[in-house]
Amino acid sequence: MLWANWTGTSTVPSLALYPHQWSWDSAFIAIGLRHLSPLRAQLELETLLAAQWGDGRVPHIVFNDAVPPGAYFPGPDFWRSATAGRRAGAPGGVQTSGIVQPPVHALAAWLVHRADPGLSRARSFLARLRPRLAAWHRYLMTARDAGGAGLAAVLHPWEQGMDNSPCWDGPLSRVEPADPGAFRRADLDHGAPGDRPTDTDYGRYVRLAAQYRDQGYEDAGRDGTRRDPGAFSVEDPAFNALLITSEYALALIEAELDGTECRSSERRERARALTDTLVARLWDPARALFLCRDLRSDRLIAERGVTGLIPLVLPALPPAVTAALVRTARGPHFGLGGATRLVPSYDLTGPAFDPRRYWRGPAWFNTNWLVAKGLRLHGELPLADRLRAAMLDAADASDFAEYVDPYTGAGRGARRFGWTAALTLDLLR
Ligand code: 9YW
Repeated sequence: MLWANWTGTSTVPSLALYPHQWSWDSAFIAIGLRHLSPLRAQLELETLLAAQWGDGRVPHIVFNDAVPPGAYFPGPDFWRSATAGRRAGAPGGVQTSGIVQPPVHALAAWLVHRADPGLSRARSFLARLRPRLAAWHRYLMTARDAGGAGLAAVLHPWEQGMDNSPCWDGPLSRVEPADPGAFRRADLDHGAPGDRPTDTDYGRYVRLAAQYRDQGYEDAGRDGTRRDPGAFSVEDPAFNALLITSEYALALIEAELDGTECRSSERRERARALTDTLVARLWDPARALFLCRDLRSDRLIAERGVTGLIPLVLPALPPAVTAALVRTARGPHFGLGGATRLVPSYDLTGPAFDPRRYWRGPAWFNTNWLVAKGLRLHGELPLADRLRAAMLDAADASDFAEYVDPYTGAGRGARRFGWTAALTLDLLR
């Protein structure tokens, strides 16, 4: 079914619901696709990175001109990358959004290279991607360092990728929803309203994105000026853990290309230092979980999301933090290995928990793949194996659903979903 979602140069997350190329979807899809076709996996990442902006950002959507306008909202007419994004260096030949998504790309590029190093070298795959990946990380670590501590900030829930997580309810409550008459939700043509974000949330997403666009997509941290971070500015554990993981991967890419450890050991050092910063800024010892930091109030947000478990993928976490995170994953809030089959997107005991609604409870395959990877890295093999088996069962039984009920594994949202299929394939190899 990954072939059915393939457009010739990239893979759509879902033919009906998301008919363009999404940034972190493509990274996860490339990780799975490398087992079937290393060449297509390389093309997937090359297509995405060809749409990179001059300032280094990798847009969260690359639009396919062949798709009718109105099939997805907000489309190219909303983002207006070629005009509104001109100062930030939006590309001319392709239309994109102006926000970003989690930086899984260097990790994906390294894994894709390893799947067929001969083909990769013959096509200069890593050599061509390296400057783009380096510029992408530089953008996140400078222009997006709104908090000034070294972590990247997200300016919109769509950037973090877990759109309606209860973690965002506090910061989003400051945003006046856009007039509902001013836009039409295309997502409701394809999904049950009870499985999707509410209209009020959507109005807020639209308002925030329009404000950023109308400011020419200019960032708070650019030039070191630390302008007002805007209504929504958050340091997120998963986003930053993935940036750190990708820094390690970029270090491996540089060592492979240069044949020396010199530059790459500097990058590894930075990844270790950023891990310490992540712990200093976002670890909450009382909840034994990483939390999001709201940069407007400069306080941690007291909600337990799966984002807080994802730093498990980091090798240099202090052992006490790793042990506490594993206990939290198994405990009443996430129920892993006990009440739940897959890790839910949000606290089972939280007031906003809803097993159906998108990122407010359902289990997603990309986050579960990351948690399983982290458990394996830290030697929690039986738990990682159990989670892997549950993911394979749920993917098969739900026809590769976009997300599932964390208790029963029943499918929700779209079916034949790109990263669900790709990561299933990866688990099978
Ligand atoms: C949207 C494509 C994207 C994912 C996000 C997920 C959802 C909605 O779908 O976003 O309209 O962009 O929340 O993580 O990348 O699969």
